[in-house]
Amino acid sequence: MAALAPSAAALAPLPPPTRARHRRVTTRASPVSVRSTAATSSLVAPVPDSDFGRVVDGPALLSLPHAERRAVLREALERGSGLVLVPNLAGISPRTLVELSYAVGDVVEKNPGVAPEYLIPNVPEVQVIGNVRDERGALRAMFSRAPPLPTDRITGAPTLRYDPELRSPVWHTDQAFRDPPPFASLLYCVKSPPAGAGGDTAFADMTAACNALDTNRREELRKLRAVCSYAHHNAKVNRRTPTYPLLTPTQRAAHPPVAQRIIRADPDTNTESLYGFSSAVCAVIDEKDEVTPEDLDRYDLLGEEDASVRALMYDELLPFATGAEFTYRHSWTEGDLVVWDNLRTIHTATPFDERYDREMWRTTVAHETGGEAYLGASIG
Ligand SMILES: O=C(O)CCC(=O)C(=O)O
Ligand SMILES: [Fe+2]
Repeated sequence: MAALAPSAAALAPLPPPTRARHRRVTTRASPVSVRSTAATSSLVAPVPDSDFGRVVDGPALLSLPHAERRAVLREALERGSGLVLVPNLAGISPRTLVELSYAVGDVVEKNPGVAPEYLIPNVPEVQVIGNVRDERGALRAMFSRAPPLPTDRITGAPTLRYDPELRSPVWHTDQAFRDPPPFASLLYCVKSPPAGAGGDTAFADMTAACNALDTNRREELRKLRAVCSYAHHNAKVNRRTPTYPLLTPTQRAAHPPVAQRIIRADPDTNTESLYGFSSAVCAVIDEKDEVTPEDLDRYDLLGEEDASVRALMYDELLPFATGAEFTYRHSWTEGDLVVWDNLRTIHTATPFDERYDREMWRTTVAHETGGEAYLGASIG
């Protein structure tokens, strides 16, 4: 894995990600009054040679009052197409991570339904991800093993571009079965394997990918909807991992499927992003169509996926949208925080040498207009 770790210096330069420069875009307006000033803008630095992502120094951010933290983070998200890197925060407490999450948005989720052993005691907003164990040897983090990266057929090097045959890397947006889906997430590195031992997280810019599509194709995609179902998601994962919980009939009834636009428009800023790369998608349909109750039963109860999903999302769009010009790969250093907009970016974990500890703290910031809190065991 490439070492992209920021050093302890303020605004430590990050090595350039392998991607081409693309156009600047903007993101949704904040619901609260956020004024960027010359002082706040000066804290937002570009990722070298890229318009995807912005860097904000951690200690400088922490020194600001709440309103200014929000101005900085919102400006960085807007200018960075939904990706912000905040190095140099080693040693912060879970409560400080929650405070920083409130600087991103007004609603920080309390993770109902996540097993309590995967939450920080008394700080339910913070979910632990990784392979760390308690003194009795029980996992105290949500652990899921990422498959090996595919190999580029020409260079022979590992690649982040999605391979439909291997179904790897597991690029996704989080919780697409919610309406609206969560707005943003924060992922903070407490412990990571040493350089070269893996555990990177990669991000892809779905606004740039959408803008790069052929105009006619984009017009066609605007009419399509990805049907996202929570019950389908859990049923599909359960086929591979039988311990994974299925929804009860009551839970299923409380979470009907949501038809998400494949091209998601942000009315505040006039941007469009590709959306819907999620294992919750059970079918892709025309805007005028509906899924029949019989088909929905197959998707939700048996975990079957309509062939339209593979054809459009996995065979066509995802390999395109995860090309090097749209992606950034983050190699973690302890104290790094990454904030991403879940509606404008997708992300994937990568494998790591499990002899080393990996401990990440994660919070979820809900969309301002709501969206029901999630119940299940998944973060995906
Ligand atoms: O562990 C990682 O690198 C990413 C995990 C993830 O998908 C998430 O936190 O939503
Ligand atoms: Fe995720």
